[in-house]
Amino acid sequence: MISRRRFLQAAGGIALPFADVGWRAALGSSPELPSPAEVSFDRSEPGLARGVITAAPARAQVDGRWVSTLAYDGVFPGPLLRIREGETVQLQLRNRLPHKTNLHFHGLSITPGGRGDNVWIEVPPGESFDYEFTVPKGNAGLHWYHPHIHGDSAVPMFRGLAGPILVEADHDFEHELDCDDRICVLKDVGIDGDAVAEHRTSDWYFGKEGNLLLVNGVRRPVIRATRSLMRLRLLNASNARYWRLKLSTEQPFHVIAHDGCLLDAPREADELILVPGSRAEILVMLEPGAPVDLLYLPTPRRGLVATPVQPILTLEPPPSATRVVLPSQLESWTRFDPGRATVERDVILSIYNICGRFLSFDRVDIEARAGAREIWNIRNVDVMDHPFHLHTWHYEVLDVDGRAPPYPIRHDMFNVREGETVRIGVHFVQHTGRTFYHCHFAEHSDQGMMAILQVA
Ligand SMILES: [Cu+2]
Repeated sequence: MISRRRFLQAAGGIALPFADVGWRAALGSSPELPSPAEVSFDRSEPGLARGVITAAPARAQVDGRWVSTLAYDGVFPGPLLRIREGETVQLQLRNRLPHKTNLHFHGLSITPGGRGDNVWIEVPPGESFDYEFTVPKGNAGLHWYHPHIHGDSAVPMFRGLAGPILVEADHDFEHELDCDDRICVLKDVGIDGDAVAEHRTSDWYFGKEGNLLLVNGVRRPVIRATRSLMRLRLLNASNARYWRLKLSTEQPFHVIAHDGCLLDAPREADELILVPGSRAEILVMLEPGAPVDLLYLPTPRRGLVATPVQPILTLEPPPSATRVVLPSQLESWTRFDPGRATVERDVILSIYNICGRFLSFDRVDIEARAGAREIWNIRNVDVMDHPFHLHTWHYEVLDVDGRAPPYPIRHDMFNVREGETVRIGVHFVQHTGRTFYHCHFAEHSDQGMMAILQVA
């Protein structure tokens, strides 16, 4: 087995900025991973969850410092919305910001109209809006929320308006899993004086990154495990940072879900890249006496100075081993059948535009028939990667430049590398209405790299 330092150099090609001994010794003072704050829901009526969330300027704790920023309920990142499948949610958004805002429920397959995931809603300063939607079966998983005001989302999101959503359900495999279960919101931030750093001109091109890599708002926390199996539910709530993750011990882990969708079975992996807006769930096995770090590795992106390899989270094993049973099956879901697709389209990504056009609210870019199966060729003709997001419907990734993914995979976020074509299959089931597809660099979507889909 090679040493950790040699491994890191091989993996990232970058020397560690600290000595192994130094960061291991410093662990004693590392903070425990805080669990996210939660919106408290009133569930006195069966099937109904009623809650309130407030967006406002705040002095919030970021990496242990009090920082002037924007926050939901005064916390960075925003509080968890814990919802049950099948439930109707009534969520009042109170806008105490000096500008209009709204909520996008990223990853939830709920109605894109009415009081649901309707990004046409705008809540003026000082006013409130009552969201109300039912979360159909099939939505269980980790999702998130953030503002979706065209032209004014990137700055509020970078400052802290972003939080996790966990939709809970009883899956058979969860009864077999004897594990710790933690939500980790990965969000980078820059701090300038006592405030969150402002956007510079170049950030609008490359996407805004911050030099502090935080998990649930703190740097390099520790989880003191009570079981040998750890389930990490990871959300990349960054504006533009790609989080490429690996374990320090070189051991593989098991991926069980992407973007809130379970895989058919746990799939072994050495490495995972979470693009902005994406989620993944992994299972990590811990051996007594052998702490494991979750390492951040840089993803080379044009024009950006690579952030060095660094541990972002330490998993301290339990004092004695507990039973580990990996489920053999997770969820059997219906694969997209390209033979039944009735429409095939090209969606061309270039800088700040899709198919050569900036977003216009006066135009529908794609009209699809309710119930139709469509194949979209997402072609990136630009000189940088763009993470592609479709609201409301998850899609299956069929191939990337003709290469099938390593296992059947559903997403609502997928990285389209420069020059690449990603072929996806979408089945427009369950919902109708108007919504968006766009690049999820918040800086790019703000500048018009969004388009409108209407399903009727
Ligand atoms: Cu983009």
